[in-house]
Amino acid sequence: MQYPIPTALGVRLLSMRTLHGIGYSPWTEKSRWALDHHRVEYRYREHTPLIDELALRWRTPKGTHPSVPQLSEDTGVTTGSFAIARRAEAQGQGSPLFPEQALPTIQRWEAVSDRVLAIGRSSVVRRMAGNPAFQRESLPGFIPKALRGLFAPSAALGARFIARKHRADPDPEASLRETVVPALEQLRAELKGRPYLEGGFTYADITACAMLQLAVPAADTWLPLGPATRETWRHEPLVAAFADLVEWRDALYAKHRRP
Ligand SMILES: N[C@@H](CCC(=O)N[C@@H](CS)C(=O)NCC(=O)O)C(=O)O
Repeated sequence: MQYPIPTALGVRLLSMRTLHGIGYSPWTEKSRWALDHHRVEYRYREHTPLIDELALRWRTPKGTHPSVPQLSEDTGVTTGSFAIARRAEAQGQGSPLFPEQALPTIQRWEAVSDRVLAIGRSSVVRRMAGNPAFQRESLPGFIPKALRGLFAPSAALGARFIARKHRADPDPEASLRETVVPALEQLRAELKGRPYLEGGFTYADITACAMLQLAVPAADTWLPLGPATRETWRHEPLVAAFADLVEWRDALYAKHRRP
């Protein structure tokens, strides 16, 4: 749908492009980074698991697994952070995030990042179960402050729903040791202290640095999170083991992420 809005130069069409996502999800953050990098205009809508499942299914094209981030446009719906980032590149401005010569590196790190983030989701969903403060912060914005304590268990239900829907890892701590630690060691080895995985900033850096959220989320300037949500994501042993990579991620944000 396009709505005409008056501007100083006459009338321009306001695109109703909408990104549905979860504020604390690193997949959502990857898609927002690509859209913002390319200066693609969109409005953001927070997705609440379970409560918004019907609407999500209704929007999702047949044959696609319903998940967020999801970008709805006049021309259709794009599901998944990678597809959204490519769509941003096709429509937006600015330096390319997917230069031809970087595609093999981008695809390789996208696959690693997706595996690692799924372990992060399992780990956080599990920790959310015993954390009423995180549950309160995850409730939809329209629930008044005074009632959030009462509704907190519904967020826990949402977390259990996510665990079932995305087949949560039964032992995320073991997977952190077996999969996440080697992935981050590989990242360190490939970066060799350089600022980028390729010659310049590409989507390989965005998708690889999303994995650092399992150690500690990016600062509030870029990723505003409630204090309990931020604390739940923080994983002290990973922070201690990969402080250099956290520093690399923070430098990337400072240079390339529009607040
Ligand atoms: N490979 C997908 C993974 C997305 C994903 O797993 N999204 C989860 C994040 S927790 C989700 O949609 N959860 C909400 C739901 O299923 O209702 C991507 O890159 O976007």
